[in-house]
Amino acid sequence: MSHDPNCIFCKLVDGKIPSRKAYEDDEILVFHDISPWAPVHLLLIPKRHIPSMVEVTPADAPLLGRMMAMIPKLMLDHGVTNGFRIMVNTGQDGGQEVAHLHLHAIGGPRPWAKG
Ligand code: DGP
Repeated sequence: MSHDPNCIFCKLVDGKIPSRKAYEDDEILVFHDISPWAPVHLLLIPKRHIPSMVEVTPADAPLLGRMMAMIPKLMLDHGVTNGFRIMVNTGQDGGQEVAHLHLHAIGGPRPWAKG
C-alpha cells in the first residue's frame, strides 16, 4: 500500500496533521519528533507507506540509502557537531509504536549518557 488513510505519518505527509518540517522532497519527509529525547530529534520517513523494515525490499535500497546519507548534513544544519544516534525501531519487540517506517536521528547531549 502506498498510502494508508489510517496511518498517522501518512496524515502528516498529506498535511492533515501539522508537523515541524526539517526537509521534504518527492520521496522523503523529515520532521521533528513530537516527544524529543534530546535537543535534536528528527524523524525521517518515506512518503510512501512502508509499515516497517520488515516490508522493505531490495528495490527500496536507494530510498533507504538516500535517507541514511542525508542525516549527517541534517544534523549539522541543526547544530549537532558532537555525534548522533540513528535508530530504526521495528515491530512490537523492537519498540515500534508508529507502523510507518521511520528513522530516528537523535543528536545533542543525551539523556542516556553516563555522568
Ligand atoms: P517509534 O517508537 O520508533 O515508533 O517512534 C515513533 C515516534 O513518533 C515517537 O518518538 C513519537 C513520534 N510521533 C508520534 N506521533 C507523532 C506526531 O503526530 N507528530 C510528530 N512530530 N511525532 C510523532
